[in-house]
Amino acid sequence: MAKRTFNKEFFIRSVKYNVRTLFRKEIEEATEQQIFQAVGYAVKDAIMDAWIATQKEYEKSDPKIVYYMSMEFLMGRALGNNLINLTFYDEVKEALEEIGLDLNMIEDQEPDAALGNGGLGRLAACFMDSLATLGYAAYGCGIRYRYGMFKQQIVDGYQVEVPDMWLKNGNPFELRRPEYAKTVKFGGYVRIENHNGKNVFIQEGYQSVLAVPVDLPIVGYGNNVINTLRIWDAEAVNSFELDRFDKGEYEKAVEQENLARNLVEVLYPNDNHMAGKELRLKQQYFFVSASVQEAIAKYKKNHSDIRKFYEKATFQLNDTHPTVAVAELMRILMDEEGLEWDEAWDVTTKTCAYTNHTIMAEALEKWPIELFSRLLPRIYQIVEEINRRFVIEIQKQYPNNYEKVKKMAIIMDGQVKMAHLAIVAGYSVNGVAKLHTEILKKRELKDFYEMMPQKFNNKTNGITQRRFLLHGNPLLAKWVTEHVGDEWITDLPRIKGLAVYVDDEKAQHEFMNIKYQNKVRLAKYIKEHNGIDVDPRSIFDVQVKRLHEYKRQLMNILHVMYLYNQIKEHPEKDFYPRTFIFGAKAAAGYMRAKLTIKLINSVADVVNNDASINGKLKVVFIEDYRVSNAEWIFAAADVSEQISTASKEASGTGNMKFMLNGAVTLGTMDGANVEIVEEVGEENAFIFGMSADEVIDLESKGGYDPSQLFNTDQEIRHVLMQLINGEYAPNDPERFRELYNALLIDGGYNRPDPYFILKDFRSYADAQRRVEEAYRDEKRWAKMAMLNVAHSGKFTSDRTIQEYVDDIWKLDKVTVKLEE
Ligand code: 26Q
Repeated sequence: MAKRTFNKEFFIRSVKYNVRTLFRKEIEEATEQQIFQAVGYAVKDAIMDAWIATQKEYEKSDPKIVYYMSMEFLMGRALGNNLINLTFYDEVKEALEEIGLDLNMIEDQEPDAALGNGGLGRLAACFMDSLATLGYAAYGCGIRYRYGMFKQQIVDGYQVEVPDMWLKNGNPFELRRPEYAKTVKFGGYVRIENHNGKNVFIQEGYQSVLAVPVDLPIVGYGNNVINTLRIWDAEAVNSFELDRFDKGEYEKAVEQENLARNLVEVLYPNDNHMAGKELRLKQQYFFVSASVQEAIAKYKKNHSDIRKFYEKATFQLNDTHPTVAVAELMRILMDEEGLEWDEAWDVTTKTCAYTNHTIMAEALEKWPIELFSRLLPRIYQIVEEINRRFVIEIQKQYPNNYEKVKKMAIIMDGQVKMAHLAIVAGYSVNGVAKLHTEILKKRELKDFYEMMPQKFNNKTNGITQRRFLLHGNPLLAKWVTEHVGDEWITDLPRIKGLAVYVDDEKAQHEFMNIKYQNKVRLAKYIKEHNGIDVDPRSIFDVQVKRLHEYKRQLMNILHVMYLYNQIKEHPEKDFYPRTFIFGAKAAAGYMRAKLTIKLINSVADVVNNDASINGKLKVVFIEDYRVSNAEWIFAAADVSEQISTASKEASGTGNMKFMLNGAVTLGTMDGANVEIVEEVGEENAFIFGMSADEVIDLESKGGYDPSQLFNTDQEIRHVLMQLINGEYAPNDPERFRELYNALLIDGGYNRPDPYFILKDFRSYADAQRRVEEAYRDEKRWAKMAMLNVAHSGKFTSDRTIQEYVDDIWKLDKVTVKLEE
């Protein structure tokens, strides 16, 4: 890999200069935050030449561009990642040491850019990294939320949401670009005028807002490619009107100020759940309209025939959230570029492609017509016309089959169904893991698959090894490089070379020792943040992900309660010490999820303070789980809990991060777990529970009756009773009744235990028993864990992106040369 030269003296001078000009201080007087800012600006400077060179190269060679449109980009911290990808990390670390500064401390000053909820947002971030590293022209298009994902505090065991003021100290990496601002219009009405026999659509009485782009550099690994994440900020169009005397004008100006402020104020903290809020739809149209306008403006700079737009641009819609892009593109092509419907439709259906991330019914986006048409009158007209034409298509293909129309129409029962719009107007529809795509084709989207099978394809998710191994786990990264060379950094399948060492005792020892060091690092973090002592020799069993019933954190904690009961009842029995680590944010309004957090913390309180169990069991809830602490957690994990109800987790990506860091999967045959097992072999994972087919079958029969289990299995019964007898809530025995009821009476969908927690419990407990047994055999465990690392090659987002490029986007590869 070509390495750029790093000029140490220049860099140090730059940091010192920045401290002086930004803060009027010498380095010795600066705060840690100020030093971070100064270093951040110095790194941005180091990026600038390549950023300019990349954009010049794009202008010269005119490659096709992908616009990755996403409401979420869960970037995490930029400093360490940028240094890694510039291949300057070690050099900068050394340089800073020379002037008495610790890079780790400095990295720690940076707030996470948490412009996303979880899997979908982090996937977008990994994709940006891979696109730049592989040398493809890409723009990330999103929103510059003033407040990202809330910070989580645990107060008395309960989650408390605190606003995330990530921009409080400024962001040294961002570049504001007001000269490319766009106007976005909301509301009003559409007047149709006839100009020489042609209908012209004029939107009137609307409110406008100015979309101002803010660019963040996306550094490719060691290749001088710097792509752009363009996040849009909102400003009032005419703030000068504030001093108008005319009352109507004044109020309008205030309205515009408010609209701009509210629009980009905050990320909706719902994961896998639709919030049907007007402001959310406004956010969606706001960034989509600005991004589509920008893409067209860029194309028109060097191209005259808008009918060939799709040859140079493609829009990837990250779930249905940006799907108004379809209608916005149609609007601009017709109303502003003068194309006829058929011409515009041809361009649009060759430009847009859609990724589906979930089959959870409550996550599907459906907007009431009333709201949609009031907010976006012209867009609604276009959606209506798309729907009208599509319904005719359905009727042509399925004459007299009104059922088909009812199931597939874009507008039905007073709602606009965004997934239907995305499928109809897109040239590609993809799922995010093999199993998920099969479920889409065979069940959820069966009718669409039958009508347009050529659109459907799978793109199994991936993660970037640059952040989740090279940066997050430097000890293991170094060890891997010593054994297989450093090509894995840009070619992860090379990591397979480790396979020849799995029976080598020296390698096993080194590997397990690195895991131990990482567990010590996490144990320190836990001591500092939770005040809990955990033994790094115990098994670190970890479940970190958003809190959701289908992910079954409840099953995990019920199992901990079950183990605790066993230890209490049989203190003499040999029990390998275990540390159960949780990290999860619950959507602010999701009461059952929040109560599960309280349960985990209540169990932790009891178990961790029971001297009689000799520290055999510890439970830790890590506060404010986020990208930056995730890097440490993955590195320290022995067991990766991937225990969703089969069929519910579209892919999962945490599962891949654990695998890459040498944790063994304890999971169901769901999402990408299926492919992990395919790669590593069943004997190197702990698989349990119902299959997706079994779950879907049982669901269609209306579920099952868990009272059978309750009445016959005394240990399960005991644990369930502890939810309502005050065992973990002596002052309020009723506290967890809601969870008890969900499992035994009604958990939603009109049935008990809709996520089959009790049904899978025995099988889960048995898998946990196998985990313990395997861990006791040190060599066997070392081999399993190493084989997981060795077989993680498939799960790089570099592979995923190359598949998107080959099968969907058809981008041209670009190389950037820098004159030094
Ligand atoms: C929709 C409308 C209004 C408000 C919010 C939303 C909304 C927001 C976020 C709906 C869904 C999400 C997030 C979904 C998500 O993260 N899905 C995950 O995507 C990952 C990447 O493909 C998969 O690995 C996970 O399996 C999937 O759950």
